[in-house]
Formats: sequence, structure tokens, C-alpha cells
Amino acid sequence: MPDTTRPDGTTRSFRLGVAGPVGTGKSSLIATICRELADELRLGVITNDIYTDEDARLLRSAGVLDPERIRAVETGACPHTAIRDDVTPNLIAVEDLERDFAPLDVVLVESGGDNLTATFSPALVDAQIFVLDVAGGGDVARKGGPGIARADLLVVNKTDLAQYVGVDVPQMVADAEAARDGKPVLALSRHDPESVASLKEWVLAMTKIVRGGGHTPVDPGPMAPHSHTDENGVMISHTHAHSH
Ligand SMILES: Nc1nc2c(ncn2[C@@H]2O[C@H](COP(=O)(O)OP(=O)(O)O)[C@@H](O)[C@H]2O)c(=O)[nH]1
Ligand SMILES: [Mg+2]
Repeated sequence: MPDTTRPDGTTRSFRLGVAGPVGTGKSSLIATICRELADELRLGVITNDIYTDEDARLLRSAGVLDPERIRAVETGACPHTAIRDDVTPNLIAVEDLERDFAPLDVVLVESGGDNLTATFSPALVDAQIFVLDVAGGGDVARKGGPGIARADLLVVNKTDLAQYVGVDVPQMVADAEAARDGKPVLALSRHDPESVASLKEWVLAMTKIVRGGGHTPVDPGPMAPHSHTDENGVMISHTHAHSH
């Protein structure tokens, strides 16, 4: 791989975002990537949680990566802001990891995952995976949204559960592909080794492309207007119309 060392001796990693609604399996997917690739790539992980560092603790306890290479950013009430509008705390966390464990090949950034339409700013990540699961229903992929339509990889996760929730996986994948203009869709289950191997291949291939300078980060687009409660329980409505 090309030398990505900066003049000050630190190295810029391939920053890979993992977004998607709560519970679709983002932390598990990151654990899988670490388990599969920790021997081949020098990895770090940043998690984003609203008020806790629960995801970071879960990943540390999975024993798939040196616990010190897993750090948490607490995002407060609005986790999508931290991956999109004010990415500074995340950028600082990524750069700290890159400095403390130089050289790192890949830093995985998990979003707080509050919203179906939240995506990463290209100012924070070079590429992003959007994770859906079959338990969310087969319709989700067809309904689309910026992450579903334009993330670098769309994962349809937990295919092992499809039979229990009455979802037709090939149909869900076909719907997703139709919404994505040829960008890749991966049907994944951590219980299906073949699908895990495909995930590993995608990460390795993307790492090569990004570090070779052959990839331009794409902004999947602004999220839809939405409402949620802040830390005081007050309902706030807003849009994230700017892509900066
Ligand atoms: N059946 C099944 N469950 C999974 C799979 N991946 C993750 N899960 C479960 O889904 C739940 C949420 O996973 P988690 O990774 O914490 O989701 P996150 O909120 O998106 O980070 C957990 O109970 C996981 O054990 C999978 O491939 N199959
Ligand atoms: Mg998580």
C-alpha cells in the first residue's frame, strides 16, 4: 500500500463509517470486521453513543481488538449532528487514535444510529456502510433514503432471521439494488461464513482503493427533516440541509 505518512510522522488512515438505525447490527458488524481483519490491517474503532460508552465497552469485551484502540465519543441528544454537521469531536478522536497507534490502516466509526436517514459527512469518513436488518421489514430497502441509496455499501443484515419475520431476502436485496444505481448490496449474517467473507473482501478492496487515492468521498445527501426530544425531554424539529 502507498505510504500515507504525513510530514509530522503521523499517518492518515482509511476512515470507514458504519451508519444505520439502532439495533440493525452496526457494533456486531464492526466486531466481525475486527475479528476477520485484525491480522491483516492495523485497525482502530470510534463509537458514537448518546450518553454512554456502551458500544465501546461491548466491542472491548468482544475481545476482537486491543481495548485501547476502541474509543467512544459521547454525542449528546443529537447523534447525527456528530457525524454530519459538527464532526469536530469525531475528527479529533480519529486523529488521536491515528497518532497514538500510528500507523493505522483503517479507523471504523460507528454512528449513534438514531435515525434511518442519518449519514456521515465526507469531512469525517472516506467511505460509509449503511446497515439495515431484515427484522426492520422488507419494505425498508425500497423506501430508500440517502444512506440506503448512496452509501458505498448497503448491508442487509441478520439474514438468518428472515424466515422468522417473513422477509424475502433476495427480493429485499433486489429492491435495494434498484434504489442504488448499481452500488453494492450485501446480504449478511454473522452465522453465514460466506457472507462474512464477502464483507471482508469488500473492506480489503475498499481499503486498497482509498489508500491508493482512487476514491472520492461522496456525500450521500442531507437527512430528512425530523423531530426528537433533547436531553430535557423537549421536542425539537430540525433539518440538516447543508452538506459541509
Ligand atoms: N440473528 C442475528 N442477530 C444479530 C446479527 N448481528 C447482530 N445481531 C444482534 O442484533 C442486536 C443488535 O446488534 P448491535 O450490533 O448492538 O446493533 P447496533 O445498535 O446497530 O450497533 C444484538 O442483539 C446482536 O446480537 C446477525 O447477523 N444475526
Ligand atoms: Mg452499536
